Amino acid sequence: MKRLAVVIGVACLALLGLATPAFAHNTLVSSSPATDATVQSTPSTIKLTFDQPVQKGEGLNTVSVRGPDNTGWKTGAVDVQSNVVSATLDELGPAGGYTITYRIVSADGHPVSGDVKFTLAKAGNGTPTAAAQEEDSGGGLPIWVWIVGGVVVLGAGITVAMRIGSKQPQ
Ligand SMILES: [Cu+2]
Repeated sequence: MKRLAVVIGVACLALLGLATPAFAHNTLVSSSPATDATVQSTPSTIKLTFDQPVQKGEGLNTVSVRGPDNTGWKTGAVDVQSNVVSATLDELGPAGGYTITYRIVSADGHPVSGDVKFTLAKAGNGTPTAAAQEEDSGGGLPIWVWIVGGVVVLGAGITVAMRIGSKQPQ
């Protein structure tokens, strides 16, 4: 019984230990347009640079743009090159505030979302999409990704715990 308690305790510690550095989430380090930038014309490409590689995969990462009065603006397919996520942007319309909303999958498999606001100083000729592009409903990650991830982390913790546990003098 005592030994089981030790094993469980160590497994929890191992989980905590693993959880910190190896499983840190990506953070946005820079963007184009930059946060709170004022641009004179539509940026033809949105670029988001993170501190670590972003997971590639169809539908995993999304970038959308909303404008004045919650209008939606068309972005192209999301491209991932290591730490950099980019998407083309069709011409914008009215001058005013726009928000880029992203949702990407961290190096550790967890989704991270956020936004970048910028101001368009001069109106463009673009027309908005029918409605603001919906934030993807229900998440791009299938449930099995979470289950497999959880099992792998738990397995690692237990393995470490067993190893440490078996070294305990009887
Ligand atoms: Cu994570």
